[in-house]
Amino acid sequence: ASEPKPKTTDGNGYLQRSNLSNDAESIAKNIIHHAEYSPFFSPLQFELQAAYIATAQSVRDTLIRNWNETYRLFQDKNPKQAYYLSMEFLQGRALLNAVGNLELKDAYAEALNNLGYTLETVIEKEPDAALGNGGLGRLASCFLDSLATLNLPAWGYGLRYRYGLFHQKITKEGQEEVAESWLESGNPWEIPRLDISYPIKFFGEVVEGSDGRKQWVNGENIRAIAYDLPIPGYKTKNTINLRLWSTSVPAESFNLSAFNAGHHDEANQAHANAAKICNVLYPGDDSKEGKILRLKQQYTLCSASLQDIIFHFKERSKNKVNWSEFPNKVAIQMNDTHPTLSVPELMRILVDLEGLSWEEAWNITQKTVAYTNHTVLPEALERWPLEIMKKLLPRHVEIIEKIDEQFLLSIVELHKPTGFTNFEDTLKKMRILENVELPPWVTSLLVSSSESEEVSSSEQEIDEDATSIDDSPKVTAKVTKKPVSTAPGMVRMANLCVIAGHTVNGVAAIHSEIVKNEVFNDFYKIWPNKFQNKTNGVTPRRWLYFCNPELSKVITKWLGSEDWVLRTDDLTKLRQFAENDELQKEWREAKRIRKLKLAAYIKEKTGYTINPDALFDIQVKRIHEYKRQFLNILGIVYRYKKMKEMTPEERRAKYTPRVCIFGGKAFATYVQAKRIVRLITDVGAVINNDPEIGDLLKVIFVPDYNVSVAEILIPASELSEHISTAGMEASGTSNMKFAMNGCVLIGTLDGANVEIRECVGEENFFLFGAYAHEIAGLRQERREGKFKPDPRFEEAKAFIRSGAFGKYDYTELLGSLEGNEGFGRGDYFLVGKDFPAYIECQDLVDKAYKDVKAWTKMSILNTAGSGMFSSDRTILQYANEIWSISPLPVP
Ligand code: HBZ
Repeated sequence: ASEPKPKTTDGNGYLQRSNLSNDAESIAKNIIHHAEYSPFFSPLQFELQAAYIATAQSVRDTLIRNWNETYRLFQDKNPKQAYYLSMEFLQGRALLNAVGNLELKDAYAEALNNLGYTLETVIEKEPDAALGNGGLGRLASCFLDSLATLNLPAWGYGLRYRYGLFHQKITKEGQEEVAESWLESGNPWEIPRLDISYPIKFFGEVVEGSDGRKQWVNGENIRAIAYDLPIPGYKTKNTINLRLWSTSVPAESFNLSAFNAGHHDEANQAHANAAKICNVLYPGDDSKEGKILRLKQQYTLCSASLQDIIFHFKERSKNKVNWSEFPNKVAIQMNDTHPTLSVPELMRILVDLEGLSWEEAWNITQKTVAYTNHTVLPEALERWPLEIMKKLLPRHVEIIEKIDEQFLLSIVELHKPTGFTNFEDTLKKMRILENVELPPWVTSLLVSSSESEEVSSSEQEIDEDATSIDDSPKVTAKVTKKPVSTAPGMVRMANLCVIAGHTVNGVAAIHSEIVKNEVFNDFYKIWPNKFQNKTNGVTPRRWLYFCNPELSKVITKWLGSEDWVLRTDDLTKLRQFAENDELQKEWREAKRIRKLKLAAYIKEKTGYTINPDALFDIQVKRIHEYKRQFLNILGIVYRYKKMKEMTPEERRAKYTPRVCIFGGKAFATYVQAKRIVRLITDVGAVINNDPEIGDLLKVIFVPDYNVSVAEILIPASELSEHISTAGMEASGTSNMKFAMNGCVLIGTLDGANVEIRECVGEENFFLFGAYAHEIAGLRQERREGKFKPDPRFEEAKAFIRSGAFGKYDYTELLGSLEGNEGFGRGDYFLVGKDFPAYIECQDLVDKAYKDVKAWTKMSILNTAGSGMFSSDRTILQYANEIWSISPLPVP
């Protein structure tokens, strides 16, 4: 008798597709089906939480179907595919984005209405997926949306942290951190792939096998398990995959005999150790334990992802594995240096496991990986102690040492024609290993420059308390001057990335120039073609179309179609109507709806009542000294003091009613940033309760800023602040979101501000402050005691010192603006230098806002000029200029 055959469409083992209907009635049935049969809750009660889960599961049905079809197409056609490796993805909520991208929003809204709910309230039940700190993580998520939308063959790889970025509570004492447990009520969007797991090893030793190949043996063995999140594109079936790794141990690691003997903790030890790796996003890495944990996280991401990529490569090669084809099928992007271990891991797999020669493997690796830099300050570039890395990843350190030596060899070769006089410092600066003796063959080549070798050059540059200048939680890396002989050996991850990657890119034009001309200039001189710029972008779906439906409707009406959602350059067509009274009126009405929503939100979260007709002035981002929330609040303090000195009539004549809104988290151990939060709330408590001031000035700190809160704030904004010390913000991405939503920017010539200002027009951007090329000179002047602070700056500080805003001792915070020496001291961020220009610029804003028509025009022109900041544009550039991948749409 013949065996029954599985029911497949084509004999290839694929399951026959089921049909899903997209009308409201079928959707409602599907939601009810999930509420009844997907047992999140029992006994069955169709409460709001159940409605959310069932709705998400119903949407997921469609996602899974599209995701399967996309996977199958990639599998069949075997195109070159990009893999975006990132320690962070700041996804936010998925529901509105999914129904929006699937064009099922109205159908779901109707279905839910029929079931007694509104889509709006159901959406609110979803916790944010906050697997990131700030811009870098959110960028990764915007990129996934664009990759799917553009039908590009690509996947994201990350880690599935149990606790994402902490929740921020604002109390009288400032910020308090509360653990964030987004998975607590289950995650209806993820697909646990218990069938997909890979072994990961730590510690152990390297031995030589009988075949002469290196083997990494013993040590701690865990497994990485895949959890998949389908990522739908907009108006396409293409649904790509974000694969997040969780960690566990194989069953045999459970020590049953210890358990039976009553030693329960001991029995569970291996499991607890493995689970710890994915417990928390960015563990503090000040301690040695913290460093080991962070490295374990990074290695888990790299090793599991590479094993998976290679598995797919082999599977798609259909038993005819040709390794030289690997770079033609795989492009790996390293989102900052966090996934750098991909380089030695790929080398290890190719050389030790697959038996390729070093040269073949290096050639393949170099053609496969590329690196994006997100920060220019040397203090913020990752360096790992060699000693820790050697213990944790002994084979990888051998490989890194060999890459380092090969690199030395290659640049020695390059310099042979010009000789080696004074070459040693350059070599030491460029190599991967720091504070490690040069190999004897190099030393013997060099013309010794004798006594200059006492202190390593890079250490001379960084001899102060370092504060990282990106959104990195790393705060104070104390680096002290030590003679080279005793300073611990380090691995410079960025140097490894630059040496191994075929491309290095910055994230905004000015930033990429600094990358080439300052941070990595030695490398740029030998490999000018390696360096590129890829100005960041944001997805216009989440950041305009979905979060600001009122303004989107107005845009669509005036442009005559919705095409702008995919072709944001079309937004420039709004320019011709910028002065049209009808458009202006509709524009203001749309904005006002969002302002009212924000006012209600602020009332709910802070208790403060704000005037919806005041100017909404917003600064939201991680709290950092270089981002200068301090400058903003000092400006407010000065404004308040001046207001108090005036008669009510004078006050009304000079100032425009304003609500100054702040939001953002300070890293838990970043003391100075936390003091800034406290100052903002203290100032708010006084000003907001001053009856003399009324609605002329309000200062609000919106607690727990995250993606979903941003979606409420940004559409309601009229002025937004991007006021970092020039040269320090790599790009910024909220500046792009604000401009898209018709918000006028006040800012310095830093990061993407430079390009935004060019695109929206200089007259529609409030520019102030020192330029990037002036900063070093200004600091020097200050060190020489030549800086004369503006009396208005002194007045603002004295007002805080006087106790006008409570008893908290702000001596140390204000002290950071005094003196003339030191990172994070001596006004390193030039708040005092830029203060006069800043408050004068703010006076211009007040005047401009009083002219309603002129302001509305500026607002429209900001949206009109924001088209280039779509992440679709950015991703197309990565696809064409770095990855060489092409669209593959699901029919
Ligand atoms: O990346 C940010 C930059 O500060 C910002 O200017 C840029 O727009 C954005 C996207 O390119 N950098 C970060 O967000 N960095 C981090 O969050 C970070 C996290 C962990 C680290 C280091 C940095 O170890």
